[in-house]
Amino acid sequence: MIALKGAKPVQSNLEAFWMPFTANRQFKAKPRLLVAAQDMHYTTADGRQILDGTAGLWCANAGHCRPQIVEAIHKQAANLDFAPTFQMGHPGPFELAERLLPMMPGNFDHVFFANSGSEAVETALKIAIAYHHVRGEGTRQRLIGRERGYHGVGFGGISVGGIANNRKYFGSLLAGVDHLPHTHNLEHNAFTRGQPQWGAHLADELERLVALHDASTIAAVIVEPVAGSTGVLIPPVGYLERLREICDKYGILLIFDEVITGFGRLGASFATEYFGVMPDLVTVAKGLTNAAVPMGAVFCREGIYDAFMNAPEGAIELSHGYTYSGHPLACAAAIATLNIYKEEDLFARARDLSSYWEDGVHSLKGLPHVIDLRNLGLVAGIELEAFPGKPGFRGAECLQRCYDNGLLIRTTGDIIALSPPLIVQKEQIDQMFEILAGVLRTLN
Ligand code: PXG
Ligand code: PLP
Repeated sequence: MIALKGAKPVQSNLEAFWMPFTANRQFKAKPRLLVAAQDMHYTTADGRQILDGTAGLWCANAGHCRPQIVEAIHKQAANLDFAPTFQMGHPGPFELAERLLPMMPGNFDHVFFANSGSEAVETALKIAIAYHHVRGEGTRQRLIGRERGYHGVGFGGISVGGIANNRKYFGSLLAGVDHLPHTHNLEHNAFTRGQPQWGAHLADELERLVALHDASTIAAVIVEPVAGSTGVLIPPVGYLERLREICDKYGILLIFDEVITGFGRLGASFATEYFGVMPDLVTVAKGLTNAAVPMGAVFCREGIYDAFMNAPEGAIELSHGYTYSGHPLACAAAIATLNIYKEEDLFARARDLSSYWEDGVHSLKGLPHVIDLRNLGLVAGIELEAFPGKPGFRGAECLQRCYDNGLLIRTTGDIIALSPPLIVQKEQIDQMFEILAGVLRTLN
């Protein structure tokens, strides 16, 4: 039995659910159950309020259970619960795509819908390879990702991704993938506010990969503009620009994976706008629906869709799609979400708060175990020194103690990531860093 709203004991047996990306045995021995949410807070099964420092999993950008979104989903479910988008249509995804395009700077003209960031990534990688194919450059099949990159958990995503644990159990992965080096370097960049100055030259490694594989074999480069899951890696000044230049020079498509950076996280609509660098494909998910219904999407710049439209009359131009591409409930949630972002000017709000946020993040300097602090927009990475011989232990301890003290944080190994809903108040920012500072002082 799960409580609908407010605290209620959860009686179900916790065994049957194989939890994703979780230490199952540890969790089930000491569960942390959230049973309700509103705006900036979760309610736990034992009736405590938890300040949400992570917008769920970087996704509830407008805060939780917003009545406008709840109502839109409710109405849609009652009117048209589902309609196919294979050879049929319904108004939702057409309207949503039209709403989305003007939010993305540059010349994007089509949107493909999926149901998660992972599916958006698989879709973008497939579109990139097929794009070259339909243009008569079928030798361009190679994909370039980056060390420490996270692009979801599909076979394409883990192949271009650069996190060893997400790859090593799963066999030979996609063929024809190579990786750029990541840009994280504490020696040069520790405690930088905003973008680090050092590291743009690491983009030149793409020249080396082109020399090795030849441009005629490379379809696309995919990167997160700001790497999130791997522990908040901020791109060095000039780095993304340089990647764009090299991709242009060799006819390689550039894909920005904006599953985290999209929808205001950096204080702009997308990282594409924030950095002023225009990729060819952009993947989004999470904040698209404020996480209320799963949805992902791929933005395509002008010319990509058109390249497919030379297929014979009546032929399916792209043999790809999901049963739930453009699902009515997801579209309704997304449109209501976009309305809130606009009405409350939440992306500008994030931008205006970002220097206050930055000061909060860097107020942790000098506390025990803190070896780096980094920030951009409403994102923070707080890197702790690993407990000797026990990597990840300090991070896990920190998560538990913050939770015990009323704050939800996210950890990856010994790096803490914070990304609050964009509706966060200054007092709540203060509260987050107070709780965190208190926990850091007591940590082993
Ligand atoms: N690309 C990027 C850049 C992501 O951050 C995905 C793709 C996959 O999205 P889905 O919806 O399939 O999970 C992501 C997801 C974390 C964390 O703690 C991050 C993600 C997911 C879960 C946890 O950092 N990012
Ligand atoms: N597996 C089977 C047996 C299916 O029939 C389908 C879709 O029809 C899928 C997987 C793919 O499901 P989805 O379209 O929801 O990704």
